[in-house]
Amino acid sequence: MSSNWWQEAIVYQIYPKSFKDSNHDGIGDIKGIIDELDYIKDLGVNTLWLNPIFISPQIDNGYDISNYYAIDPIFGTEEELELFIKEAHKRELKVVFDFVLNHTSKQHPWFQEALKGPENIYRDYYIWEKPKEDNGLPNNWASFFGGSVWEMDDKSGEYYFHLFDKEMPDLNWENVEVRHAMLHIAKYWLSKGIDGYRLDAFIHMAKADLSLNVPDTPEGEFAIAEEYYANLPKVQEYLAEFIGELRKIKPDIFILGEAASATCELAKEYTDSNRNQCDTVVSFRYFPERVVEKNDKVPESLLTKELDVSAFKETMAEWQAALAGERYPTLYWNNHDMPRLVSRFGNDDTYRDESAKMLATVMYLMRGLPVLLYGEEIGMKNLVSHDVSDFQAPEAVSYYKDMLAKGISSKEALARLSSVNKEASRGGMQWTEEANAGFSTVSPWSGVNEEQLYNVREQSQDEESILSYYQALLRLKKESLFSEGAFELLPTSDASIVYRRFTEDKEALVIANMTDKICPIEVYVSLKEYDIVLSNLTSNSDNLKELPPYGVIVLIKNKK
Ligand code: TEU
Ligand code: CA
Repeated sequence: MSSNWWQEAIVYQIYPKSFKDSNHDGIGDIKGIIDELDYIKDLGVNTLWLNPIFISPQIDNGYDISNYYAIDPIFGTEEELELFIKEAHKRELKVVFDFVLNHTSKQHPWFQEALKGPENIYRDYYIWEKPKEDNGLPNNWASFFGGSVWEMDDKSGEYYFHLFDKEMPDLNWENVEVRHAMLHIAKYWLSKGIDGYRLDAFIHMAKADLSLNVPDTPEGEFAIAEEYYANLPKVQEYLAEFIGELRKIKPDIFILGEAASATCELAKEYTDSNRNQCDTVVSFRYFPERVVEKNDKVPESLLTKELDVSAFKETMAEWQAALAGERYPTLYWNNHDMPRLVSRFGNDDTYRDESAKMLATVMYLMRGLPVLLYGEEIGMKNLVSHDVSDFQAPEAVSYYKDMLAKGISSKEALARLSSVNKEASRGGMQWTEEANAGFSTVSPWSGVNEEQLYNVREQSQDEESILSYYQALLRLKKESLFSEGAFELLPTSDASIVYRRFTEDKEALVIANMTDKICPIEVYVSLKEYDIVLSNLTSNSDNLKELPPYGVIVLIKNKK
């Protein structure tokens, strides 16, 4: 038995803006989530992570917060939020809030005060630098959202630092008052009864010496250089202080850290329970990809890529080994910052159901904590765009024009843009086959795919649906063999993945074809010994010699 509840967490990520609109303004809201709690419970998850819902100018969909103590009216009222926590708990669903601690909105009162000048007591809540002697930028570091990390404040003639949008200035964690203020916020929502936090972009809390330049950058250009502003040792100190204080008031708090660029070595440090670090982290390193085709007409970032299956297997085996014992990796295929799994790693056309089921099985039956993105349980695909005006980013529009000029069809250009669009996975949840997929009675803020079979209503009535399969898969996941059993990857060709999970008295084999071609089963299994407990095959053949495209099969045997 696990000693902490979160060791058996199965997390469902809700992007509140896109989940369910209850008041007909095209934006999902808390009331909408409350209305669907029974659906979520039936799915078989036990923990809800909500992307930020606090007051925000919504420059970055709520990751730019101007008041941490209040819910943004687009999502509802404080009473509704309290009701949501209560109703979730009634169904034994834990609640995890997103905690944005690297930056605030420019509109946050602290920053508005800081703008009053270098003498203001809030000035040091943020990071400021004077121009270099020749009036230049302090250094050539690049913001993740494009351009420099530095933005001039004309009034004082100083620059402030922003790793993300210029509307999102970075907090200065060196300042003890910032640390106390952030802790105060975190304690406030804990006192409202929530169960944990997802720490947004925490790996960037500490920055290197701000006078350093990235060497060898062409003049006037900026360079992303994580060695200066990601994963610095100080991050672990800030974490220890922050999380240590929270654990004093809530010893079983669940801390899910977002550590995009963490290697598995770093992930081990970030989950060191002896030093009050996170409980688990999400790294973006799970998915080594390779370019499928060379195409001079298409910009590098839009080239079609596919999962490098053998590198993926190695990576996952490495994480499984490194985070064994007391540690638990996260298991996920997508989130709100990435394209949807079935479009990116499966086939959202000919083999949509097969690939959706196979991918979920392969990932979630490893050892660790599944983190599902709303809608993947019904096989939602990337948001389909019909017009270039659907893309807000200016670079998307210029790529599009470039591609047309180079002779690429408008349909293909749009498809390529859709697959890398930041909004690709943020489409309205598909509840029914009605207008706007039943997400809202009006046109949703981010668009929605209207589809006949890929909606909750349809799939709840179909035992063969992706939804029914996810329910069976999550039931299986709760067995101790899958929550606690050891993991071993078996060597097979690049087309397939085969692994074993085992305890003293039981053993499971997960065998999957990760391609759209028939592939041989490369391990010998006798059905006299094993039972098939889950599979996406239409007919269960007793000849276990090959798997159809994206086929998957899970077998269990008792050892005694
Ligand atoms: O994303 C953060 C994130 O992915 C970066 O921290 C990452 O380290 C960087 O891009 C380098 O790979 C989170 C949210 O998930 C995202 O939606 C927000 O836009 C962002 O933080 C800012 O709050
Ligand atoms: Ca609404």
